Amino acid sequence: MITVHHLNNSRSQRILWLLEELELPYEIKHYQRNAQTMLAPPELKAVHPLGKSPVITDGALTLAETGAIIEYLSDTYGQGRLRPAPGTPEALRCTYWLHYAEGSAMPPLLLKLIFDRMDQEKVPFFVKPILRMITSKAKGGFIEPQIKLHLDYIEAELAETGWFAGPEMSIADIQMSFPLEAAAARGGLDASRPALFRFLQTIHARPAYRRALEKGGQYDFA
Ligand SMILES: N[C@@H](CCC(=O)N[C@@H](CS)C(=O)NCC(=O)O)C(=O)O
Repeated sequence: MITVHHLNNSRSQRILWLLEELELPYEIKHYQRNAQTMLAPPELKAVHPLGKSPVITDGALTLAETGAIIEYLSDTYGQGRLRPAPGTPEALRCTYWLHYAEGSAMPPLLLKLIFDRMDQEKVPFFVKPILRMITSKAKGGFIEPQIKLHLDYIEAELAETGWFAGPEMSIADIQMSFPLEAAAARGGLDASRPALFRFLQTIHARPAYRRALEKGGQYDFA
């Protein structure tokens, strides 16, 4: 039996969505973030040394890293569903976006989250202006332009078919959903980028996506 070690409000939501799309049997073990630090609870380290989510167990296998889990589930149980035919340009695009999501799209979004949190830190009043100077320099000089660069690029890539790897939905779309959800919540993604906005609306309407949210809990990027 596949077990998803699922942290609330996390990347792990994508694994639930994939399993729902493939209609595979699985169970969820729930973990709650620490409300202050937002870190995963220590129990998750008993499953995988990094203690991050998602992690799955399947028989003797323990596997972390969303992209690897998605590929494993697709290779092992997918029977070619949600996957462009091997050896095609679409298959290579699919691989590209599977890596791009965590390797390129997430880092500036994560930096935005960290620097926004620093702005909200309770610090002595005389430190506040200095902290603000540092965070606004980092955000304005690097983080926000980087997020814009990526969103403009993704918007252009998505405009042709509405999906990331060819004319149909694939595992690349599932993997890319998390950076786009995060960008919509905190990275300035809105209806001014119509292809990305439509993508989010389309996936939100999918029954499997909704079932995954019912089982895993809503995203809360606040
Ligand atoms: N690149 C990894 C990132 C894993 C990761 O950072 N997960 C976050 C959840 S979105 C987490 O577990 N955070 C809690 C913590 O670091 O304690 C993946 O895609 O699986």
